[in-house]
Amino acid sequence: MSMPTPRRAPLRFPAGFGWGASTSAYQIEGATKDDGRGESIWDTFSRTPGRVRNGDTGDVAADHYHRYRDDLDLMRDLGLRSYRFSIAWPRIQPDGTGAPNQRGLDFYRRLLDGLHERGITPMATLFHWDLPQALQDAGGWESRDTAYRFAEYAETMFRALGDRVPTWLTVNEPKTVVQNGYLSGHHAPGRQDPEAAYLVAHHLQLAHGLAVRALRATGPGRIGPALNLHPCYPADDSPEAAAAARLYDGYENRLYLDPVLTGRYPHDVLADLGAQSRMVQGIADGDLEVISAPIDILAVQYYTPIYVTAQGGTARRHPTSEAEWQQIHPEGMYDILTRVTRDYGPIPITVTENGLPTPDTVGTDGTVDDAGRVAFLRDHLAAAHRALTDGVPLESFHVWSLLDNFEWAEGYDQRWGLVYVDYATQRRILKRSAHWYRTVIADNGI
Ligand code: GCO
Repeated sequence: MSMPTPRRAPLRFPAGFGWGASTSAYQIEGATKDDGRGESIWDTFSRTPGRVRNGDTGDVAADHYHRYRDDLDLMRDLGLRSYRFSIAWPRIQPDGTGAPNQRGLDFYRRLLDGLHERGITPMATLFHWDLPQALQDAGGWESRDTAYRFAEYAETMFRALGDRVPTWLTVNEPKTVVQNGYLSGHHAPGRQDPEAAYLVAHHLQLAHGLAVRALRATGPGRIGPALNLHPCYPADDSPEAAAAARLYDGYENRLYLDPVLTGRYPHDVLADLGAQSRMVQGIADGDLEVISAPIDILAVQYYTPIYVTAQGGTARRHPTSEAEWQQIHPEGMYDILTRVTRDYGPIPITVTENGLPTPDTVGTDGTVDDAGRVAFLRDHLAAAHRALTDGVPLESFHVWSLLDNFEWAEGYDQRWGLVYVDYATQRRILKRSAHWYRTVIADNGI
């Protein structure tokens, strides 16, 4: 008697699930001087000696600006249904304000047309950290005015590309701008200033809310923020660790979720910052109303949990990836997705980033065997599937990243792509994980 053929995908996702991949402009485009693009803070930062590993810059990156057609074909060959990318503000407004640069707009128009021709649904992020340098010179996100400049830029994009973009994401990971740009200083603009940092947090949220408003005034389309969320677990059973983890969660998650979804900043975080903090002083009447304008979708990016000790420090409980900040814990995906739904209601969710760097090399047979990435994605997708089964309205999932790219302060050392990029030749090679992901998409499950 022959055995029944096993079902290829025991964990099936809902029909029409949005299988995708993610990128961002500065990390892949290169062409930093083409077609009237202005300077961004990442141009300045990466050219400053000692800021980025090996002195790497985004000047060439994966040369996507010139090779986008080939990259679109790659996406089609993978079977992607969704592509999440970002628009470089300095291509649209080289000085961060005023009339749009037509050649910059045209690039994104061509990209979007290419996606539609291939049946791939675009998801466009408006701000993925490449602030026009001219706005930084005028105060950057410490200045409230930057939020209004962002709203103006957003409205320009809604008018120019609204017919081609069904879903907009406002600000990518405001927390990373706060923590890396203004606390640790290892991202642009490279500051170490806690007082400025939380004022920046408020202005980024205000920018988000003003953009939501601008979309409602301009036309159809869905919109939401892209937040990197970290489940914060107590590192031990003590009540002190539980309390410390709770406050840590405030700074990592609730500081960004609560204002958007409940119209309030978390009391514990405000109390911890103190009434005299520049952030607390910087919240004007009506700001929270703007920030909490109803959103259509919440973009969640999950990479790692955080374990918090009784003293408020952090602890390691799982193996890390090549990124020392990343502990590999697929359950965290389940925990964060179910938590958002439980605490904030059934808001539609897209996972816009999940992935890891692996030490990928091209073998003698020309293939790239990133078995670690396959295992990581399979385990995280299984956790996402369980969250779906338990009622989380998860619509789509985007792997970070489509291509190996400029990993910010790490330069090109870490490879996060499904697709290997040989930077010397710009040749693309589908890694084992890309072939695997194509099967996942075709089977609509794992
Ligand atoms: C992010 C990032 C990406 C990073 C990725 C890996 O939004 O954190 O959007 O730009 O490359 O997270 O660190």
